[in-house]
Amino acid sequence: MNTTIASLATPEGVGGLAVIRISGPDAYFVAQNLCGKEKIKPRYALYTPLCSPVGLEIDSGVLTFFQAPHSYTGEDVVELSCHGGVIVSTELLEACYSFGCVSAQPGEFTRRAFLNGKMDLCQAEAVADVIMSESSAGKEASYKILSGKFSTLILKLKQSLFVLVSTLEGELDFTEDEITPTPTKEKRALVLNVLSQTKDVLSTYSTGKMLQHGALIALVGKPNVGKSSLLNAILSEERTIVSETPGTTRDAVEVPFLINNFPVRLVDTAGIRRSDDAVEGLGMGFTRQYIENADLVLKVIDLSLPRDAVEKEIKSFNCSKPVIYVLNKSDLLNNGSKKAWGSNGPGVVTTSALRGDGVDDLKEIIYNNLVNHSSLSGALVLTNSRHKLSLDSVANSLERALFIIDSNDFPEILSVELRNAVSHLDEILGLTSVDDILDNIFSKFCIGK
Ligand SMILES: Nc1nc2c(ncn2[C@@H]2O[C@H](COP(=O)(O)OP(=O)(O)OP(=O)(O)O)[C@@H](O)[C@H]2O)c(=O)[nH]1
Ligand SMILES: [Mg+2]
Repeated sequence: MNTTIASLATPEGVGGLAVIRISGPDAYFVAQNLCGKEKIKPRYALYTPLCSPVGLEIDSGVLTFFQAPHSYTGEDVVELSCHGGVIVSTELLEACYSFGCVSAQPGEFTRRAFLNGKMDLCQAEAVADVIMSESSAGKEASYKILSGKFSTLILKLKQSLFVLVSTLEGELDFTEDEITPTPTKEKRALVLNVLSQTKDVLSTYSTGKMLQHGALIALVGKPNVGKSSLLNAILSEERTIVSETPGTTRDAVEVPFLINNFPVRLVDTAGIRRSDDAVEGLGMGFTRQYIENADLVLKVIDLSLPRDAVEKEIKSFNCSKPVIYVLNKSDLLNNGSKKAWGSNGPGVVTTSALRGDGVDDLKEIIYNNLVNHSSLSGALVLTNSRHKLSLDSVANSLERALFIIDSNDFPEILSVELRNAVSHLDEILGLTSVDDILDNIFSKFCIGK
């Protein structure tokens, strides 16, 4: 990291302010040249003219110098807060390049922060996740990782295993006459404890994945039951075409939305029926695919049908995914029939997409169905697939370690399994990462971060 990098840290375009960030061994020199001052006090907001190499005043702005290692990257860092818009920041960046900076790659500031030990790899990944989050719930989950709570847990698990491995490996050099080996019960309890904490975190991944990408909710059912109307009612906007002609929706329409701040992707699908129409057939193929990928299926049924027909449709719907049965068109029932459908039990809700009745209840039921409340009540939520893969490997190694402990055999192999688990925990923190893994992670960042 001999180079000094510079880039715009704020989005390009028109705005009140723009921030340029400079990091590397020549950052201080570049700052001296930009502001024409010999000495710049660290962590001091210096309001100053900012000039080009030929002494032309480009702008006046605030220059802040963060002396290594007390900076985001751990190197000398300078931040220039200047007027927004494309021209000022472009001219200032060109001045930085003339004074020896090179343009930063995506994520290069955070990569340097990681390489200089300012944060571990899972915290660095969480920086991008916080920036990219599309819901406060998603941001909260990523922020917990960024603030180090996840790293602390991983370090704690690693520490427990490490103590056991060291003890067991020490015992390998002695006979049972020379020392008292760690009792099986003790080994078992320790490994079981780490395994159960690992599994607890892993169990939050289904919620975490939905927080990152939005839970996929497919509205499915026969033609004309009111799927598109229901989507519009949930969104409170006319997003998809509604008509009395069965087979109106041909293509799946996917719409991102927040329910109680939880990100979802609602998909209106083509109604399933027997049809010779080739295009409608293709649409139904998409519907089946969406059901396969869905986190939750809303099976919409026309409640104005005879009661036994409605009940038969509920019973005959075969789906491996969690399902909410939405009995729509409740406005067409008389009060007596409405009462009869009054308490439908969990997973069944009556609505009138036309009038909006029951739509808020439906949203609440969707939310409760998707969200594992313990995952969102202050606990850590696993959101990153790389961390999930490593924790899966930790759990597998620990399962094998338990088996070895129970069979009371092969102490050397036990130590290998425990060391494997430790190295998978290290992967999460980035202690054993190779360059191509880092390239992959940081290439997804924006420039300037
Ligand atoms: N009375 C009543 N009519 C409704 C309700 N919901 C939808 N409709 C009507 O039912 C017809 C079909 O509605 P859509 O929302 O297009 O139904 P769909 O399930 O998307 O139909 P396809 O796209 O053809 O599969 C339209 O005439 C809607 O106005 C409701 O709650 N009550
Ligand atoms: Mg439709």
